[in-house]
Amino acid sequence: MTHALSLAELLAGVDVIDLTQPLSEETPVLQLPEPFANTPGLRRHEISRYDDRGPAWAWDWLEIGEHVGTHFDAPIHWVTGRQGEDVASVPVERLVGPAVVIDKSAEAAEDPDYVLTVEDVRAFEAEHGALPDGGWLLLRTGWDARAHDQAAFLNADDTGPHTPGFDAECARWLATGTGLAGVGVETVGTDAGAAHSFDPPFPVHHFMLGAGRYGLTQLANLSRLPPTGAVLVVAPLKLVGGTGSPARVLALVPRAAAADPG
Ligand code: 23J
Ligand code: MN
Repeated sequence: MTHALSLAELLAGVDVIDLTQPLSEETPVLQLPEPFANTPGLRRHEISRYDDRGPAWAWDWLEIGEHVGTHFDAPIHWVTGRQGEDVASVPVERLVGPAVVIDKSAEAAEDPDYVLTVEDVRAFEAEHGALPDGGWLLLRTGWDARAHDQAAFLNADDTGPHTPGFDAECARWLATGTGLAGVGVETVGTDAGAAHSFDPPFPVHHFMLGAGRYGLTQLANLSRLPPTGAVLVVAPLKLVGGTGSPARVLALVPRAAAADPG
């Protein structure tokens, strides 16, 4: 006799993988060139520490940019998406969906300016099937190994930052030719370090947010995900009017499908 597995029974065969980087005063933050304004990182201000300000309790208040650490980009973050959703308006169904992982860590190790192309995605699709409607394309580059070190993570020289991402044509096609909910990366932003000089500038932000899609940055542990088969759970703050938010990002992976650690 067969019976439908309950959700609880299904979850017994599922690994939960934390794709979130730790959030602290040391978390690397984006640095835009002059003349643009920059975001503050995390600062904590003490309210009380089991002391005369609050004898039985400790608590802090936070100072933090919306776009710090592992975080979510809402459509209104970019001028092309300004009529779109703020963080609080994103339907929760959009925040849970299938993930595919394209691994370009070898390429990014060779060339920190490596950018994913339409051809790369087509080659992935030929092997693993079409990009999932309502799903997430996660770009693995190995950049998570640098996330504890701001200088290594931003990888800037006198010509600007050098970090991997997507080329403009790929960004345009992902936004207009696929049903993806969003893209996620291990780097400080969804756009490549050199994307300030792409046409258009910051094409992932331009096209994806302009098409009502989302971004996820500074992801960890993508090496632990299979190319297909994981489900992403994205949990930004329900920040009213927010252009983005630090987020907890979890992946649910069927136990047999988990990739080797490392
Ligand atoms: C503002 C301007 C450029 C970029 C960004 C923000 C981000 O990466 C972000 O966190 O959204 S590239
Ligand atoms: Mn952002």
